[in-house]
Amino acid sequence: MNETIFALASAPGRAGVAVYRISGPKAEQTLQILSRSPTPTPRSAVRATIYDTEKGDQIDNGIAIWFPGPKSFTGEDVVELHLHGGAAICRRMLELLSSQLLLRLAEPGEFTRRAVLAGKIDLTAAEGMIDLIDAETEAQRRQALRQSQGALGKIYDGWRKILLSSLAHVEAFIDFPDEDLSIEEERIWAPIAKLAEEISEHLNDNGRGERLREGLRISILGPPNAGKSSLLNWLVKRDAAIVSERAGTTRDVIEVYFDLAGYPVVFSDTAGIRTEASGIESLGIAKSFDRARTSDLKIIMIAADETEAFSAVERLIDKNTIVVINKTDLGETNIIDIRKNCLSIEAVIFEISIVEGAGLESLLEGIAVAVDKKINAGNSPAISRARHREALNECIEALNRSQIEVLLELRVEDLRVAMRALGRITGTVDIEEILDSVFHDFCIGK
Ligand SMILES: Nc1nc2c(ncn2[C@@H]2O[C@H](COP(=O)(O)OP(=O)(O)OP(=O)(O)O)[C@@H](O)[C@H]2O)c(=O)[nH]1
Ligand SMILES: [Mg+2]
Repeated sequence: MNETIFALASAPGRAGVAVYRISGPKAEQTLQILSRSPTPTPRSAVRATIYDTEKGDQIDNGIAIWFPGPKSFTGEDVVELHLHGGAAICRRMLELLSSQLLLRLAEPGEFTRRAVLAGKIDLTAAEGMIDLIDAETEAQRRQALRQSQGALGKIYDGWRKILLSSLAHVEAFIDFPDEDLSIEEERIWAPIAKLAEEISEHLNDNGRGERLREGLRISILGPPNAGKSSLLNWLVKRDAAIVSERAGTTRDVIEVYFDLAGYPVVFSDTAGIRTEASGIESLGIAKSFDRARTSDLKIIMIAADETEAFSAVERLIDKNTIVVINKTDLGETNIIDIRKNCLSIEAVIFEISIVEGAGLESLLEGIAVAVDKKINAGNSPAISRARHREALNECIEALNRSQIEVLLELRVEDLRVAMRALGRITGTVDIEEILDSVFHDFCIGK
């Protein structure tokens, strides 16, 4: 039998309300002892006075909810106590639950782990719950909520069922060989080919789900003195980087995490790129190039009065680039040439003056549109973790092998490998082995 576990489920510290969770076979009895009352109606909030089981006086009064298993989060008997959120109450409650009532403090994520083991939710839904707690922007919250409600799990499980059905047909085919090979093709291999196509499409999503969890990387690049740091400060609405009229002010990459219209982004301000640099400056420039390579989106900026510096950064422009010409207040020089070059590479171009505040709002909108295009979750759930991507890659490799192999036994083995890979994502197989790594990220009480 499982041990009964308890934890403070709300954040520790001074608060209006603190929530304690108890799960396991001793949950009901614990509630009876603490409240000196019979078990309340299931799933209803009832007023409860909580007594000190050692000293006999009251600790606090609040609300108790009784969730008899299996209709509970963990599938076991669960009690939730909503008491006042004070340090003294919390200390005494935790002391009593462990030393007097002999329950065990839950490990991080243990409640959710029990929910998975009881088959209440699958692993992808559990991961969705971690993400929901960690979500900092609207788009992250939406993706996490969908995943916690099983949107991804449903897809992977549906695919597993297709594999399972093909495997069942193979067994039948081996036991009762049929002369008609077209039946084998239709029942076994045609669905597999279609499945392989569907999985490749799902994999081919430019990592938008992962980007949404981790933040889209946007770097601000350009020649020295173009106004890159000024733009960063304007975008994030604070003085994150030093701005000065001296060329070569920024030497290192400055990263700022930001919520851009509901999307998480990480802006990187970089050292100005020019060809004749040495020493520390050239080390900084090497980092700028590095950032240009690893960014999801690049903002390449030049100053209207120094357009000749454009040649140093021109080759960084591609379709993931927004070109910004700053300092239009100083008058144009040969902007037209730059415009022509950018058009040929499909890069979007904006003209702004940071000191005059001109063109900034439309630039911001342009960045938001580009970000939206890259990670808009749309309606189809996206792969949100490297763990899923690895398993899906393994699955697709096995499926592809199964289609070219000649020996039926080998083809069938490939299907089994593919099915196990899918099962690992939702936790249908090898579960204990991967549970630890998943629940590692959880907080205690969840
Ligand atoms: N006239 C004018 N000056 C600007 C504008 N934007 C920025 N500046 C000035 O240009 C100078 C350089 O700005 P920074 O933001 O430090 O430029 P940077 O690209 O980060 O420069 P490095 O870090 O040296 O590569 C500062 O003196 C800014 O005040 C603008 O729109 N018009
Ligand atoms: Mg700078």
